[in-house]
Amino acid sequence: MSNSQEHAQFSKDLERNNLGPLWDNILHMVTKEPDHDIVPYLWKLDQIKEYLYKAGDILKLGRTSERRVIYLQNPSLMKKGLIGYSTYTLYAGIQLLLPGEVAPSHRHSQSAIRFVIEGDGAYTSVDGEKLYMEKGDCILTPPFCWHDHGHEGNEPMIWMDGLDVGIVKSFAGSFYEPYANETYPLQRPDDFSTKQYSSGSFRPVCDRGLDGYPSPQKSYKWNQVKSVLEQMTEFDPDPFDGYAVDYMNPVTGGSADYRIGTTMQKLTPGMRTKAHRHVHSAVYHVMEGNGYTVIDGVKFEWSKGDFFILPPWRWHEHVNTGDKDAHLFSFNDRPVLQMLKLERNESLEQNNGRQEIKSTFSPEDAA
Ligand code: GTQ
Repeated sequence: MSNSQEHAQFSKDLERNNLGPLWDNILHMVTKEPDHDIVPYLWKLDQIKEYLYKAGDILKLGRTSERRVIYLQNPSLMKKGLIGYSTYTLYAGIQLLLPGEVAPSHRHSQSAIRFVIEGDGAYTSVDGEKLYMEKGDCILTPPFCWHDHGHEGNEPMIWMDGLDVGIVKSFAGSFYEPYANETYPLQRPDDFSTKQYSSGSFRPVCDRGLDGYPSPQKSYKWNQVKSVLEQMTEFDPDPFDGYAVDYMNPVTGGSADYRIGTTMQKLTPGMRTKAHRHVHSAVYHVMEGNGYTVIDGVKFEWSKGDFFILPPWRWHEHVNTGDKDAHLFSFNDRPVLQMLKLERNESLEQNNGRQEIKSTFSPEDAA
């Protein structure tokens, strides 16, 4: 028997006993750099809305279908059977709630954030506090808080949900529980915490004893983040992100949600950021504006309403090609990577931080 035959036979023997030879496979586990097959991808809001309205016609909300949501499925992860994965860690869904509807109360160990896209008069009730949702607001549903959504207005309401589905799944930490009734009993006045915290500078004395988990502030209003970004425009932007802020837990100063990072960035007309890459992945929503993002040499052209995926460790830079400010909201897995000491950043040195554009994304060519 030749030496290589002997090795092959030996590996087979191991495999039969559910054992493996590290000397053949170490590079599968310990890669030099992040190695993954998550593709970047972009979706148009109008296409998703068309499907959502159809779902509005055919799907009645109730205990057997609690939420009317169409999720952003990464095509490369679907091939691996990872249902509902935008990246290995993050899930993104677009939710429609019609006037008068209630999406019944439940709770789960996934963290959720919501970003309001259009409509008025709906609320998310979190542990019995109604948080009214206006366009551009970001709302938290921390792990295992009871939450239901209701709609008191008269136009369809659409928002984006961001959950840490992949993170929770990889630790097999998922628990889910429906509430016995459609809605959880109200515990506090409407928007109680929002009104006390939304200055961003003060906190109520009755919360002096809180340890900061979860964030006592659950709703972050668009007009607040907008006005901070407006004030920042007086100064130099961040070279990689433009004028950008992370939503903050007012007690800890850390990420608003403990596990899901949330960021709003403003790109002024003509602004072009420099390329960098980081381990954290993100899902973006274009709140307003026109432009493109270059991801590893591929141009992703976006306009108001679009959603796109930024995979881990991919070079990216943003360009505002419009004549108005562009606002990009995104959520990410950065807080978890930081807790695990896995986050890293690198900036592109060549060509003054600008990537060469090799192609333009179209959904037909992708994956
Ligand atoms: O609204 O509670 O998109 O539980 C996915 C899971 C939304 C929600 C989603 C959920 C929700």
